[in-house]
Amino acid sequence: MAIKKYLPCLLLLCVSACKKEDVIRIGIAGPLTGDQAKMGYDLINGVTLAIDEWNAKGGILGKKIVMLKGDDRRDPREAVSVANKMANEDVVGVIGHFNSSCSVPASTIYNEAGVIQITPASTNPKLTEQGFKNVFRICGRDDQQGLVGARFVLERLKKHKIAILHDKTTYGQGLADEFKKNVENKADVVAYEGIVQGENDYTAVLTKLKQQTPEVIYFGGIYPEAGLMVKQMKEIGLEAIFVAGDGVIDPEFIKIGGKATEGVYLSFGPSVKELPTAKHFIDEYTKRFGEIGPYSVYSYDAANILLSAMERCKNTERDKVAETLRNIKYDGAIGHIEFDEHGDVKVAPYIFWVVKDGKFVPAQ
Ligand code: ABU
Repeated sequence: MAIKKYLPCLLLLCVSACKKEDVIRIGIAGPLTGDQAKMGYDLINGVTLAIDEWNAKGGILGKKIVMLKGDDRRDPREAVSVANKMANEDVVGVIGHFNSSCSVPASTIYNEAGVIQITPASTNPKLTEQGFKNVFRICGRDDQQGLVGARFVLERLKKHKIAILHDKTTYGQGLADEFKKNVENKADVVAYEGIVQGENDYTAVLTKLKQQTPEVIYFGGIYPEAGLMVKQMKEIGLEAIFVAGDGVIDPEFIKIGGKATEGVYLSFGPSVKELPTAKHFIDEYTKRFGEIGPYSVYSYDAANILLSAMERCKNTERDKVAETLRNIKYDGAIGHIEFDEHGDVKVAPYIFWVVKDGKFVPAQ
């Protein structure tokens, strides 16, 4: 009688438990809606490709891999909520987030739960400087990127009258500050201003900068705002060279800014298109999803390195997989990957790109 009464609950528990045991869950988290949704879907596509390839080979430890998506809408509070859901859904690891302002607060939740976090795109140094043993980063860091940016402006462009703008985010302000640190004793920093993400009109701040007649405007921020800014710079007759970081290097920037993006300089990793190691990724990604986003290959490698660690340690327990990742030597589409003691990649080169004839081409 008692068994009959509780049978539906027992069945539900069994279905839920069986589901979790029969599959390996990995998460993908980033902005899936809003003005940065393009970046979120670049990450999803990279992870989807990696998972489908593993599943086609039979999965891992005889289990199919499934992906759970989390939309943080580039909002730090949403990122924390996504991280809590991921931890409760028994994911082994999460590929994400895109924004450093989301990755950093989410990392506290992942660390408490032991969930592995591998960001393909968050470049703020703080993420991997918290001493968390479960946090990894496939891309470079803004202390490297800010230094490369400063050298490029001072030594290559030979410009010494600089205005600095940032979007007040962890990434944008962090990168602007790294750049500032490396130019301020060698150049005249005529302005340092913050803007608000998501607005349509930046002419007030740009007009203020115009009065200082800067030769270069260095921007720490993302492509939606940068696209509008270069357009509005042209409209008000502000002639400075626009220089920015990896958050701006997306075809959407050129769509938003149009002809005003010509001659804009951006720091990012070297082109993967010429790398023999990336040929398979490029062919398969293009066939399935079309144009490759800047961080698609990083998310593909992030998912592959996480899944390879599970295969190598023959385990899906989070701490065992994290330990394997800390010592892994992995040859990915972007090249050889090993992590240092912080969880950063040991090698992450930056080069400068320029917009020429509506395309990003290496400037060096
Ligand atoms: N690294 C570019 C944009 C993502 C971020 O770090 O916020």
